[in-house]
Amino acid sequence: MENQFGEVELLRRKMKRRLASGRYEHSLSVSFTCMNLAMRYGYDMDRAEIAGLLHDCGKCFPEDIIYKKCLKHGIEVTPEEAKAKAVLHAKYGAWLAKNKYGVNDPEILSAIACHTTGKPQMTTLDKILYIADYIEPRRNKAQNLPTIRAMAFEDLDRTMFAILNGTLSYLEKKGSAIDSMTLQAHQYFRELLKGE
Ligand code: DGI
Ligand code: FE
Ligand code: FE
Repeated sequence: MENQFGEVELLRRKMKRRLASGRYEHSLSVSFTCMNLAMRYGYDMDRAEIAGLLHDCGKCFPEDIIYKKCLKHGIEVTPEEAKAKAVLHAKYGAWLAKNKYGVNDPEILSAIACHTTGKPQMTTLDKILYIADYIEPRRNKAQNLPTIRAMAFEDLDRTMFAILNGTLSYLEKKGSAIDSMTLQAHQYFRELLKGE
């Protein structure tokens, strides 16, 4: 892409108009973190930048409205997702990125769609985005962030597993409904890393 900045600038303006200011700041931060990880792992930085910038574009409404929007636009919602509505902004975001932000790159759309739950057999960009969302500099929730941040620049698969472990314990403690995609992702990385 010769003129990536022009495109990114337009996407940024649109995101800024549609999202709460904190969410927009987070989106910029994830975008830059994705680029840093792309540098480390030899992935295309332009794609990483756009995936990071747009990943939460679906988080522009409350969960119930996002659920209704999914039904309206024919986006498949599983019964589990209907119970764990926090995960739906990822699928809805991929739809918006394609239909309202004009993004057609399947690698970017895939990364946005799985950025909340993860999934088995994630691509490099899927992992970069999932991890960047968790470690971006403005995030400060998880206690183990310093360890995870260092690990992210060492090994993507081990970092995925560590984040999924933390997310599952957090959801269990809160008593939230767990989407089976989150469990499948966790199981996939556990098997992959067996024996390490
Ligand atoms: O959108 P962000 O806040 O930047 O981050 P995110 O898209 O990773 O969403 C984080 C939330 O998603 C976090 O509170 C945990 C939640 N989540 C992830 N997997 C599941 C889940 N929530 C439920 N209920 N069930 C899941 O399987
Ligand atoms: Fe998100
Ligand atoms: Fe996010």
